[in-house]
Amino acid sequence: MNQKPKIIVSAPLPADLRERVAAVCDIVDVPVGQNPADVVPAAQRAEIAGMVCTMRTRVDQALLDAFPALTVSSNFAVGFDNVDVDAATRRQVLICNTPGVLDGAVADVTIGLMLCLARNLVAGDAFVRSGAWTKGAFPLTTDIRGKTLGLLGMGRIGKVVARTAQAFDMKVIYHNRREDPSVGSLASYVGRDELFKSSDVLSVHIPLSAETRHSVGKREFELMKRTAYVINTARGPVLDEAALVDALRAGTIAGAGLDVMEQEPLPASSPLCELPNVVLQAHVGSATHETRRAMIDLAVANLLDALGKRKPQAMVNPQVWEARA
Ligand code: 8YV
Repeated sequence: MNQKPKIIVSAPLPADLRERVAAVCDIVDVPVGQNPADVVPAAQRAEIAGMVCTMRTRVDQALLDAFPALTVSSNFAVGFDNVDVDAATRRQVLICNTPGVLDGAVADVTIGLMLCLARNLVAGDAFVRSGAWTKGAFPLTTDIRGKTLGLLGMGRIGKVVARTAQAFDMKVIYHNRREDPSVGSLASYVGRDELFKSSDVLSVHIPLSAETRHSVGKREFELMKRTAYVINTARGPVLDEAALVDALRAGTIAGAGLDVMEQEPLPASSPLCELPNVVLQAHVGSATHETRRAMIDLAVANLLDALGKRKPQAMVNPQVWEARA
């Protein structure tokens, strides 16, 4: 009799890891981004005990209903806005994620976007390639040294950004729902409006939720300096993108660096693609070989631990685990 638990894998699994997982689980592959309920035959659905998936899988009530034996869903991501956590918790489905291992990589893209904006590096590359340099010098740009970096959200990633910004001699301020005593001398706590008013560069590091959706919009852009840049490496919908485009067109703020957008992948027809004061990346904050490997290792470890009744390292709804204990 086959004792192995059946699991859905809807995330890129390196061959060596797949071999290790296959030794203890029966794998049912679901292409990334496809609804598992559309792929797994009805007869098999009631046997699925676990899942590892990307943020492109919606773990909602409909999915939970389609897989009644599911006990754990492990996100190959730190964010979990693809999951209806309340519905999962009601059904006692443990949700896991990958905090910590991607902080440095996401912070690096944040700093990279900041440098691209202030020093106009992307346009500078085009300037040299086109031969324009032979006709005159590239326009002067702006220092980040001595400027104020404002962090909306001071979690794990925000703290690495703050530490890195200190090496650039920046003054760092932050706003969280509450002041965080562990921040110490890394950054000064300010009120929310003060954050927008005082920042030369404003970087978003809060998760997407019903409360944070479009929480940075027209009002916030109008509080900002006309010379300020906004950076988003968190989740696109935290910014009101239409208001951002208006602010960038009107010169309400100087520019934006975006690794995430409301619609991903971003179509070339997006007004963002026409704006010269925007630097865009394809949601690549965590997209390095090393970081993605660490993420999938953690996501799989979380899944196997939960199935093996060992406490997973990273749980979004630990109350489900505690109730089982
Ligand atoms: C993506 C991310 O999830 O971890 C997160 O929350 O946004 C990214 O790392 C990545 O595409 C992996 O699925």
